[in-house]
Amino acid sequence: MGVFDGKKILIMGVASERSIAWAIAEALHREGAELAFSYPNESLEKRVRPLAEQLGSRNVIRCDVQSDSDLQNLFNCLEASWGRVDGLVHSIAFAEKEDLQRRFSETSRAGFHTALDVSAYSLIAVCGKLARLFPEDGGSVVTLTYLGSQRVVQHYNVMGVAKAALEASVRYLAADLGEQGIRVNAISAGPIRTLAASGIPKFKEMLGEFGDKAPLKKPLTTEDVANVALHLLGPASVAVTGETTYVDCGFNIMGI
Ligand code: NAD
Ligand code: 0WE
Repeated sequence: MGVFDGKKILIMGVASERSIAWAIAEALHREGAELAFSYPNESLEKRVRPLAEQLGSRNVIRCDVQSDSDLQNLFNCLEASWGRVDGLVHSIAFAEKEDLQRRFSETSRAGFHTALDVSAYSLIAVCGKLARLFPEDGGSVVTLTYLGSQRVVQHYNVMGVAKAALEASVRYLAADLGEQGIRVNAISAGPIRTLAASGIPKFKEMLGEFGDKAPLKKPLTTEDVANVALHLLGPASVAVTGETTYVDCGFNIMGI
């Protein structure tokens, strides 16, 4: 008997076993959920299919969130296979590498557009498309954000602006979809070494500073994030919507 027995949940944003979305998928599977996965392109399909199969899922759908036809395809596939969706995990972000390296004031129009399109607009687009598939008694959406939306984090740059837009979108979506019983929340995770964090210059130094400053001295893991995602996706949080919950060992509360 699991808390998610019979629940159908779409996971967007698995790229490897290190992905935050993967830890959430594993935890949901343990609690009895039936899962579908999306991937943006063929090279990631090769990674995602075998992972999905580990959790008993053959429901693996192509969806580059920058493509309207892929978004329509996502809806069509889920309507055909499940006819219903109870939950959505949105764990997607992208900015051009140069925009995370050069000065913020040198962000290009195209780079700004890409970061906001993939990392913020995609949540609105997916929620809009899938809203009709959520049941009468509602459903739950969880997205992932980062403190760089609220404070200046060196080099996070245009991603910080995109995450600010994402967090505001969580509130507007929560207000809009509340009448359908759909809840929308964000988890603001502390830094974790995943593919999205690899290649970030001085990430190791950042983790060191994080460890020194955070009140809790445990190393932050994707499982820690997954446990809070389960709470936000499940019945224990039926009266919570539009919130951003920090899962960062308390780092965000600290001044000097
Ligand atoms: P990850 O690289 O495993 O996941 C990022 C995912 O984004 C990948 O699966 C990738 O396929 C997907 N993606 C990128 N462009 C896409 C597109 N056009 N269409 C569809 N999918 C696309 O890294 P992660 O750390 O697990 O990141 C997941 C989320 O967590 C992101 O939103 C990230 O901003 C957020 N986050 C990460 C950290 C961290 O330190 N790792 C901290 C806070 C928040
Ligand atoms: O949201 C993120 C990372 C998002 C990300 C990462 C990449 C790397 C590869 C978006 N786009 C790209 N584009 C690429 O080409 N995090 C919260 C992790 C992260 O990234 C940082 C951080 C932290 C923390 C970048 C600079 C400073 C801190």
